[in-house]
Amino acid sequence: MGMTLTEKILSAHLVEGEMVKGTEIGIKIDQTLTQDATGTMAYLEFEAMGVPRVKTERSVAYIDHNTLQSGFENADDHRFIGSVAKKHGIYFSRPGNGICHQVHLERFGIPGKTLIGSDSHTPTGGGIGMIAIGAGGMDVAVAMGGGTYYITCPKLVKVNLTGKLQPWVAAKDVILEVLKRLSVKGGVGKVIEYCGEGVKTLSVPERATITNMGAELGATTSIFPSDEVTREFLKAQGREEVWTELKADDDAVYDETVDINLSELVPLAACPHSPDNVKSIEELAGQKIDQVCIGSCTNSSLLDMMKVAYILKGKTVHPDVSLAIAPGSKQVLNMLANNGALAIMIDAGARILESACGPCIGMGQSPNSKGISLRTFNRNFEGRSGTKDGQIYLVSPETAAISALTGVFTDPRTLGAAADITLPEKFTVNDNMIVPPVPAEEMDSVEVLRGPNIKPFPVSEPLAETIDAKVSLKVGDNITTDHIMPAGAKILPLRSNIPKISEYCFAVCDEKFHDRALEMGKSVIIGGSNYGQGSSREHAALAPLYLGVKAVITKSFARIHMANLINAGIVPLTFINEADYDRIDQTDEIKLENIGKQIASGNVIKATDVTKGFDFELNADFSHRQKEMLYAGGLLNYTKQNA
Ligand code: MIC
Ligand code: SF4
Repeated sequence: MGMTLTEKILSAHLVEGEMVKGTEIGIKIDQTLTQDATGTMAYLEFEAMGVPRVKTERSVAYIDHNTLQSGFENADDHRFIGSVAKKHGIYFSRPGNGICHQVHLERFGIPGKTLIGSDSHTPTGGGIGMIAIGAGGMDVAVAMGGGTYYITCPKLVKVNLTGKLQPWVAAKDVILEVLKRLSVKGGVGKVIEYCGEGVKTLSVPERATITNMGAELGATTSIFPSDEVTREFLKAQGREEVWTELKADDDAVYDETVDINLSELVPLAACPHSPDNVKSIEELAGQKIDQVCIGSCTNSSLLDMMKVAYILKGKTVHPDVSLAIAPGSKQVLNMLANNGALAIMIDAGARILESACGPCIGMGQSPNSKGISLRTFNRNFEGRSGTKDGQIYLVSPETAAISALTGVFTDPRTLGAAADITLPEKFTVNDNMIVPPVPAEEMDSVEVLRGPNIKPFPVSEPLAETIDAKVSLKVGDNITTDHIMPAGAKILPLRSNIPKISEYCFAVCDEKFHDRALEMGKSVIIGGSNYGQGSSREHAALAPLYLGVKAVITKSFARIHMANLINAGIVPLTFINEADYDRIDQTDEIKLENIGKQIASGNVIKATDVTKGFDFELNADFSHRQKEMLYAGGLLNYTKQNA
């Protein structure tokens, strides 16, 4: 039987387990990346492990999230990461060099390699045929130290692409179509492989837009084959030698198939407040808008920016619209500056932002109250923009640019014939903002610079015999990590200060949660389905840990967040009978007797709602390794115990 591309790469990296779907497998990681908002914790954890130099083929630390320096905190964190990187063998991409996923694709990604990154959009690397997975900072720290990375051996979805995109229909519309069909939960436990005749019509940046936003499907990752198009891209980056051809066998077997005829797609938008709430631009056409933001790791490539410049050329942004553009990397910005496209954007009235995440993570450019903002980004969760009642729509750069001119939702197909924009034969390569580490023999000469913002991470305790605690919070379905641990310009600088950042934990849902949880001392959270979707931020587990949360009981979990909870030593459990969710109220007392023994002896454990006086059953389907981690009180304790 033939193999899928995912199976080929995973089995070539398999170090533990067997390729049996649904079981835990351990894989060797070739490359890691971190960004600054998750990186400080990841490097503190790496230091705590006591491994002197990274053992990966390539590890890169990027600064791209917390670039608004309105106090000493972010600048201190950048210095910390820069110095840790230099010492321990990690390349350091300085602030201004660009968004981690864009830069990694340009400068470091290699087809067929494995990459984990402490950012959920790491699957961008799937655009050049990598198995690239988003993970919590602790998992990245372990991988840097040469440790195995564990995932559930995924189911495989084949997205069979046929046809060719019509003029002004974009890669963004492809992934929005997939989201519309599969939903934000549709990819959980799965890898999405793109195959078929249509693949070769898509450039690498277009493929990367699609794999990037596979994160919004909840998928483990997404991947395209590595073909001639990939080779041309890598050649234009001066890296042709890392190219290899990679594809699925013709007789590979998939668990699901989704057929998409590219020729039939139309411009789409994900409407507030979920990436799968998709409508066609035709349906929205004519509605007034307030803001347009172009950029983010989904849509900030040179190709995207050139299309935007083409649309803006000689025009002026609508008087009622604020247009902000953030090219994804220094390479992109530099090339736009040299070929005149930047001048076109400035001339049209665009507000040019630095090459960083910026508005995508609420670092500035929050829209006006109730403002309608069209963004080329990947997430439109409530409040994420920094404006509580902001109405965020996710669209292609083409739709964004034309709408910025007209002031209303506008179908880019009204532009008529396609623009003749292709990728250059050679990108401008200048890696002068990437600082290499010192050689191993010089590492002692590097001092790690720690600012006062950096506080140790919370200590977790070995699993208690019995968890007897009140429900400090009950929430509904699709709770995102932006609900659990919000980001934004005010809160992000506290990413290396868990006690302080915990004050904002769940503030979007319930401002009193922090105080209530502290008052209860220890507590349990009750959630609906797809709990913890979105970011890889382990702060969404570390803040609850600090606030005394011992267990989270839900209808289902998102992959990275569940791993982060176990890494933090918080027990994630799911209802066997979902109706039990309705019977439990906030402040009920929940008892999980002999929890360690129960977890050890089977996959189903008994719980009691002491307040209401009924028993209910919970699913505790953990691998042996996960159980050991939970007994030890998290990954760090477990690693120390096994050292
Ligand atoms: C995001 O898009 O939500 C982030 C900010 O990039 C996060 C990481 C973080 O919270 O630091 C992610 O996607 O993992
Ligand atoms: Fe940055 Fe936004 Fe991409 Fe997250 S989704 S890495 S915040 S650009």
